[in-house]
Amino acid sequence: MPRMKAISAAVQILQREGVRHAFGVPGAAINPFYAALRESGAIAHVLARHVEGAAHMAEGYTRTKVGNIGVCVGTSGPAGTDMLTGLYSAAADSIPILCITGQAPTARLHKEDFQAVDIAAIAKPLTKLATTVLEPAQVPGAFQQAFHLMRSGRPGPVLIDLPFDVQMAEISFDIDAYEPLAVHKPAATRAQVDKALDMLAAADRPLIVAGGGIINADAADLLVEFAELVDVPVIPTLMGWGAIPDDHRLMAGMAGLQTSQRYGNATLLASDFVLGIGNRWANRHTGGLDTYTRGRRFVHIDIEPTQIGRVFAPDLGIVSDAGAALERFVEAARERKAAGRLRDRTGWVEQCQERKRTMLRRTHFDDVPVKPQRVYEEMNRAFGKDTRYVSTIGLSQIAGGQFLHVYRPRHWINAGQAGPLGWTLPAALGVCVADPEATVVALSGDYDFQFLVEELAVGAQFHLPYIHILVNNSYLGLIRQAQRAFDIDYCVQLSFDNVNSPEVGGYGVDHVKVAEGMGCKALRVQEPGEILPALEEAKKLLAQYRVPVVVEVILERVTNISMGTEIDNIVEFEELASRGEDAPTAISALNLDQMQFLD
Ligand SMILES: Cc1ncc(C[n+]2csc(CCOP(=O)(O)OP(=O)(O)O)c2C)c(N)n1
Ligand SMILES: [Mg+2]
Repeated sequence: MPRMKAISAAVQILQREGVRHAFGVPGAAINPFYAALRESGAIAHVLARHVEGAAHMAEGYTRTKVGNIGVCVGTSGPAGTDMLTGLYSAAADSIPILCITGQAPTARLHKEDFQAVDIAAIAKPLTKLATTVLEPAQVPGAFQQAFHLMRSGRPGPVLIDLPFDVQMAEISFDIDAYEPLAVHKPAATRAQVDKALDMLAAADRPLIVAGGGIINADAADLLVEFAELVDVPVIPTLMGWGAIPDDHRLMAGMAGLQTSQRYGNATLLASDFVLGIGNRWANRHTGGLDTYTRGRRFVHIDIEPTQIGRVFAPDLGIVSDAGAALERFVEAARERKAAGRLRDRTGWVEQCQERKRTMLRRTHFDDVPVKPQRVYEEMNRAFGKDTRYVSTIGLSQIAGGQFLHVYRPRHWINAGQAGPLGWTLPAALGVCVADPEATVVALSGDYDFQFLVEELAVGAQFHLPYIHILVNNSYLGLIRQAQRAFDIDYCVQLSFDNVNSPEVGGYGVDHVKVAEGMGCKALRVQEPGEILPALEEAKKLLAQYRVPVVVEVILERVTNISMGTEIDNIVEFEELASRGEDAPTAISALNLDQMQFLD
């Protein structure tokens, strides 16, 4: 049996489990891992500038491709605590990442050694497993178990903490005798699926709510096939966006309090039955549960048994992997179709389409400073269907969710539940590593951009080219808007006179200089007509220099974006679209003069 350091066995297992990239920041307590990584030569390492950045890169990497598991690495003490936000964000969105930390030697763990912190205890509620491995011979088993857990059931992150002496100790290990553990995923039975289909058949205005579980299960094609078979419109959640293309006739829009369309909410409110698959009834999707559930029946399909009934009691709950359930749904629906047992849904589908055509918000504004809505209109013009968008939180992300278009799974990469500021930039870098050929477009407000801005240097150093749309209102815009309820505008302003950059006109940070200082390219846009040319120029710069390109659009300082506390009470702050030219890049082009509002 080969003898080797326990940490070399760990690196061999990473390789065997399919890991080809890692994101991290070295330190003394994790140097044995870096030595083993160098020796192996099979795993490329991206050196982050902040350990939180490494964790978000790992998330972006996982979220981009089926089967990917992002690995983030840090030393003992503050490196682990820096990565907690990434663990939280990954856990919240059911994303597997593996976080590996160094630790003080076992004999000194309780002596308040330099940078010795009980990271496993701290990370426990954020992970499927968080463990400090105390026995060197347990290192292979810990990694084997980690991959098993990350891939089984509801996916999620794992943290493995390795004391220095444990990493260095010699063990017997033979990678040829190593086998990844079988992955466990519950599957719906035919009887369960038939019951759900009977309920769907009894409904007059049914909908499918498609969650991120469908994307995790790589089952978007099955979803579309099933929806087409039964001819039932689909409302994707924020995490499920892209599971059905925005321009599909059965794509009914998104529902929710913020990242939603007027037609999505109206369709949900008009429905009498909802089949939720791989979703979790997030509160930004449902709003008040009375409004959301009144007058309709629900089936909830989730891979995690304890998710059923967590938010509200469905009429039927089924524990299943979304893909396994959809396979059965397709099979059963085909049989019902062949037997002529499926109902004609034409009328209901047409009503949903009519709402999608007519209940639009205006995007075409010519104001200077630019109104944010116009930015998304120009992005729709500039970026094709294969664009992978990356965003986290803020008015920027919310308006992006309302106005952008997504056509493919894993092309809206968003920290849905945790919404940590700073996430966008490093996550976009992780996306670039996972799919170097992709057009990656990140979307940030100025504050999100500034949060982990040092990671731009990583993009320049490692040639990870993407376009970063920076919508600058010099405000913590979302929080400013929320403070209207308190009648304050307090601690949310980012404006100041920059003594070095009078040209930013009191907007504070000179993002162009910052980006250039980091080795990236940057353009600043002040007028609506300049946006599209700048986006085209950014594509050229990207191709030429292979570094991140920032396009900053100076926005008007105060724009309130449509949102509310109930899905039947979303507040609109701008006038709505009343002619085709008000929303020229809306998915279903307005029927110009024949517009009939349904609300
Ligand atoms: C770590 C963290 N702290 C605070 C928040 C709360 N928060 C959400 S959006 C936001 C302001 C975002 O400002 P910006 O990125 O400029 O976007 P804008 O809303 O102006 O478009 C804040 C502070 C958060 N999401 N994450
Ligand atoms: Mg802002």
